[in-house]
Amino acid sequence: MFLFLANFLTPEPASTVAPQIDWLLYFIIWVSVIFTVGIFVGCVWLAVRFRHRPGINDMGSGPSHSNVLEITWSVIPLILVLLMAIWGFQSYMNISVLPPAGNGTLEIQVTGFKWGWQFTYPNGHTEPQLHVPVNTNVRLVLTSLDVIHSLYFRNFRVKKDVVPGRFNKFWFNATEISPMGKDLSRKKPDGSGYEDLSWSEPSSFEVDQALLEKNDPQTLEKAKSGFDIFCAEYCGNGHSRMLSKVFVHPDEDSYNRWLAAVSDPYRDNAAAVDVGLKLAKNNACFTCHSIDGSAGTGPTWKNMWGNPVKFTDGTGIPAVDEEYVYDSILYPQKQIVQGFGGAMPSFLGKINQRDAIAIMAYMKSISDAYKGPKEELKVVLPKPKEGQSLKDYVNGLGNAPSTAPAPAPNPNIKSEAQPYNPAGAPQSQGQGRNDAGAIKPGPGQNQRRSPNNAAGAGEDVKKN
Ligand code: HEC
Ligand SMILES: [Cu+2]
Repeated sequence: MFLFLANFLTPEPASTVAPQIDWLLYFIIWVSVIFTVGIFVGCVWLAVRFRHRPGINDMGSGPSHSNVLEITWSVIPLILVLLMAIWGFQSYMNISVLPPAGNGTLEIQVTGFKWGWQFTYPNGHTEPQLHVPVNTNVRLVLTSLDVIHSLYFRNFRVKKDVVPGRFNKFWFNATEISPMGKDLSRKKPDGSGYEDLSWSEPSSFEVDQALLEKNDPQTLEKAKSGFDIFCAEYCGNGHSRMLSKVFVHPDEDSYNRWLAAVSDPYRDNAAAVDVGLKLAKNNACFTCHSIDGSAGTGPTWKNMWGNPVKFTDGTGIPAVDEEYVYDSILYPQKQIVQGFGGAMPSFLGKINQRDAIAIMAYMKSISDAYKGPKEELKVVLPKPKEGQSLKDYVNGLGNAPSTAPAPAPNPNIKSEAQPYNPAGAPQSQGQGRNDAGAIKPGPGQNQRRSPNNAAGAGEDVKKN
């Protein structure tokens, strides 16, 4: 009964600080209710009891002072107000003092903008929704791209301003698993591992829209399954659209599996060139390599593919090709480009054949010297086999059933929106692969290459 009013007012408490905040709120509400009712009833009673009656003009003078009364009505409110102040200050400190970083604490960057949220996870992946494991300290670092917003978790009872040019911090520790979190840990019916976690989540706003249009019950279920995130600082006419969800996973394992699934660059049959760009970003290649032609710590990637390179030892190669780039990534010290130091770290064990081919697709896309088919850059790259060499991997791409000339349309091109077929191979019209794994120009392609480039990317590999 005591809780009735407060439970009615607030959603399910789901963090370590939530019960504290709730009890304080209930306390203040009930003190207010009791005093309001008491004072109101007292007023009415006094007004009736001492109303003006005919014939009674002089009520006489009552007591002019009572120490007991004065002290009572000073001390009782003082105690109540002190309780609220101390209790409130404790809760405030609890929310404001962050748990130390590291030590099992998850740190997530939050960017507010007109009109939405972006959550950046420790591995650099970004999502418009927040995912966290249950019973884990989560530190949030908040900033805004435009105006002041406020990140508000109703169920966690925490809220913090998101201010442009500042990095506000706060934290929470979720104690309740959100409904979708329960769903995420669901084992497959045959017991072989877990359900696929790679679903892509629509934002709450999108879900609202979908509902308005189609009233799709499944989408509704999904939208209801996380805890709400609101913007609590009026920020413009799209303010009410700044809705998102926080999904609390049942354990760290489930959270990690989700993160791995969504941050897989090959997700959703992504085209090689897009995967390559993502991988290059994730592996910090761009801290040393520019794509605008300017030299950084390393040579620019602009127009690198297919053009000659000279090394510090006086040797060189006529054109940058697959073998050379793969070697440069795994063994950067083998050949040092003239004018540069040997500052590049080896990515041996971090970047596999598939990743390298994807990065190369990106390099090709920003080089005028690449005259190959544009389709080649958009293929969906299959997973490499255990211990496969680059040569075998590239050969595998060419040996697929579709080596027959000019099959159209290409089943692996993303824009065709066809399901990924691991057995099938990416395939470019009129193009075969030679034994060394280099791309060999197919019939009708020589004319499209300048003599300069034909010596490189198009011809047999001269090393290995
Ligand atoms: C710490 C800086 C640094 C990072 C990070 C770095 N590189 Fe390099 N890279 C260099 C330097 C310096 C050279 C030139 C010296 C050499 O050949 O090793 C180079 C050379 C290269 C070359 C040969 C370029 C040419 O013009 O011949 C390729 C290809 C390359 N890097 C790819 C990559 C890729 C892919 C990544 C990310 C996975 C990467 N690099 C990350 C510094 C870096
Ligand atoms: Cu806002």
